[in-house]
Amino acid sequence: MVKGITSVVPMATGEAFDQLSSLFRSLGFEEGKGWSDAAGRGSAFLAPVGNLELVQGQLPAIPSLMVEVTQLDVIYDLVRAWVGKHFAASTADSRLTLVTATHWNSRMFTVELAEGFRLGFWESENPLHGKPAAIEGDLMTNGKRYAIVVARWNAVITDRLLQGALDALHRSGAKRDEVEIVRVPGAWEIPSAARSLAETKRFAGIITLGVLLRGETAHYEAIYTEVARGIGQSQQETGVPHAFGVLTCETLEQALDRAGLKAGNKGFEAAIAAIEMSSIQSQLGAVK
Ligand code: DLZ
Repeated sequence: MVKGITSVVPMATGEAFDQLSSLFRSLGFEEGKGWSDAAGRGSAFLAPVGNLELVQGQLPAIPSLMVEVTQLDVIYDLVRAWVGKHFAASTADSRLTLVTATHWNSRMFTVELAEGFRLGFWESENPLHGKPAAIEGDLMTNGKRYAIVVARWNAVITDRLLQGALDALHRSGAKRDEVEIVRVPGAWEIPSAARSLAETKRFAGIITLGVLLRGETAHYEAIYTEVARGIGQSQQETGVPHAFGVLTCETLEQALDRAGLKAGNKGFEAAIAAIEMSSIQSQLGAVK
C-alpha cells in the first residue's frame, strides 16, 4: 500500500540545515520524525497531500520540488523576509522570483534557499484543487470584517464570552478596526441587532453572545426559542454566517464554566465558527 512520498534534499552545511528547518517550521509545515546519528541528521516536514508527477515532453520551467499552499502572498512575504535576513542584499534579489501567473491556472514563485536547492511555492486559482474529500474553511480573517452582538444581561459572563471572541478574532488575524462590537440589553434583543448588521453586508460573519439562566428566567423557554429562531432566520435570509454563542444554563456556575473557567470559552468557539463559515461560504461561492 502506498502511504506517502519522501523527497530527500542534501544540505551543504549544518547552518543551512538549521536555518531551513526553522523556515519550514515557521511556514506551517507539520514536523515529522527527525533523526540524528554519527553520520548526520535529518529533519522531516510533512504536508497533508503529496503528489508524484511524471512529465512527458517539455518539462515546465519549475523546480523539481514544489509546495502547494493556500495563501501564496502571505508565504511570499515570509520567504522574502527570510531571504533578506539570511543572504546578502546583492544576492537576495536573484534568489527570489516574483509571484507570476502560470499557464496552468495557478500563481507561483521560486526561491533558492541554499546553493543548488531551489523550491517552488504555488497556489491554484481553483480553491478546491488538491483538496482531498471535503471543503474546509481556513481559520484566517484575511482582512474581512466581523461583528459581535453581545447582551449586557449577565455581563459577568458575557464579558468573558466577548473576551474569548476577540481573542479568537485577533489570533486569526483580525485588526482592531475590523471588528465591530454592538452591546444590546439582553438576549431577546440579539436577533434584531444581528439582522441589522447582517443586512449592511459589511460583515463576513456575525458572532452572537449572551447567557440565559433557566433558574432566573421564568419565560426562559419562550425567550430561548425566539432568540435561536431569530438568529437562525437572520442567517438564512441574509446569507451572512451567524455564530450562535448564546449559552443556556441551569446556573451561574455552569455558565462561568463555559465562559472560560472549566469548559472552554464558548465565545472563542463561536468566533472561530464564524471565521470558518465565512471561508466555507467564499469557497462555495467560488465553485457555483
Ligand atoms: C428579562 C430577562 C430575564 C428574566 N432573563 C434574561 C437572561 O437570563 N438573559 C438575558 O440575556 N436576558 C434576560 N432578560 C432580558 C431580556 O433578554 C430582554 O432584554 C428584556 O426582556 C427587554 O426586552
